[in-house]
Amino acid sequence: AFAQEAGKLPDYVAWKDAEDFIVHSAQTLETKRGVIGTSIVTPNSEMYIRNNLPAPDEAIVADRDAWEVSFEGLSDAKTMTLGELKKVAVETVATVLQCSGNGRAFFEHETSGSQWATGAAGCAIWSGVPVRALVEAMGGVSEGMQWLTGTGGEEIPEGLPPETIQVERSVPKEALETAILAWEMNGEPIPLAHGGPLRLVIPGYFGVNNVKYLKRLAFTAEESPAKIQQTSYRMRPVGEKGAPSQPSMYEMPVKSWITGPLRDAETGRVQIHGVAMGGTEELEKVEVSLDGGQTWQDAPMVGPDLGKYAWRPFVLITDLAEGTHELVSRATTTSGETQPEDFPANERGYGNNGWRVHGVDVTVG
Ligand code: MSS
Repeated sequence: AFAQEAGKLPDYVAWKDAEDFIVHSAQTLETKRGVIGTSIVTPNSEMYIRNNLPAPDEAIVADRDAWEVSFEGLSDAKTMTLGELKKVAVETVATVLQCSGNGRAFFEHETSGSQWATGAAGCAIWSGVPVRALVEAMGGVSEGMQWLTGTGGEEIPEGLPPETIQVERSVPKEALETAILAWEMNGEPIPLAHGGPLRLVIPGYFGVNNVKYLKRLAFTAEESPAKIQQTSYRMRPVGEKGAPSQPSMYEMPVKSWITGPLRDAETGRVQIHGVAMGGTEELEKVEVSLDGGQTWQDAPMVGPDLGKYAWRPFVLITDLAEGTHELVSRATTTSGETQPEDFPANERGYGNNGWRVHGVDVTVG
């Protein structure tokens, strides 16, 4: 157990600046809202941390190219080292990484788990080998396989049935078209804390599906028997238990939030800014309201568009009259998907993209 000392982070994330985070536990670090500012890319040092199990020992990143991944459910499935994977093909993708529970703190009902507000999310640029290219190189997916299943490299203590704690996630196999096995994050070898030496990245999918320390990639006929797949990370009514029949946390929906101002202002001239994401769809527009959603105006998106899986900063420079203002933002995709005013309560507090609770109150004068 990690006893939090002021200004100190656990060893595996000691290279991050404690000032940037709200430490919920040794395995859950939330990026402070204002830290994101207007950055398109979240530096590795500022990226939030969520580990279901303690991170493996640093030893696994000592000789990265020697890391082995086993493939299954392909005609010519085999085991490959990271050094070999690098010679198959390389692709780069920018995607938001966001925990399923981001925004949990804004629900009214009591939710178990880290009380994430906005900071269990960041946007990073990942490089690795497209899963598509590996499927091709290994003769295609075997008949009858429906799922793409990734297994995390954490050691499971002896005597414990792996399915009880193993981080193993299955997504519909069509995700192979966009998924990559990444070794690079924002131009650096992926830090251990974020899944190095090798991580499964499924653009536009909630964090949990992006399996770190990937040691096995399998096309399977059934979903993983792991608890984290079968009953956890399910969208379920308040008071109900998790079950495989409930929707699993796969694609992320459209969302936005203001990252500043977060404090009261002395004068009325303000730069309102935040980030907006389309999930798996292109963004059409971001609107900001200064009066809690009664009237809206377009807030221009700034900087280059890194593709539909990335987020985009937005900025609105305006004058606020004296008094208190409820500032809220709302993003819409090109297919017309827009944030709801309120996202329905669900037992574990997943998927919150309601615009009202993501607003901030700012008093001028
Ligand atoms: N992987 C592994 N291997 N393990 C663990 O634990 N977790 C999850 C993912 N992956 C894990 C994994 C989650 S859950 C999340 S969010 C993510 O991851 C995070 O990431 P970062 O890098 O930020 O830490 Mo929720 O949906």
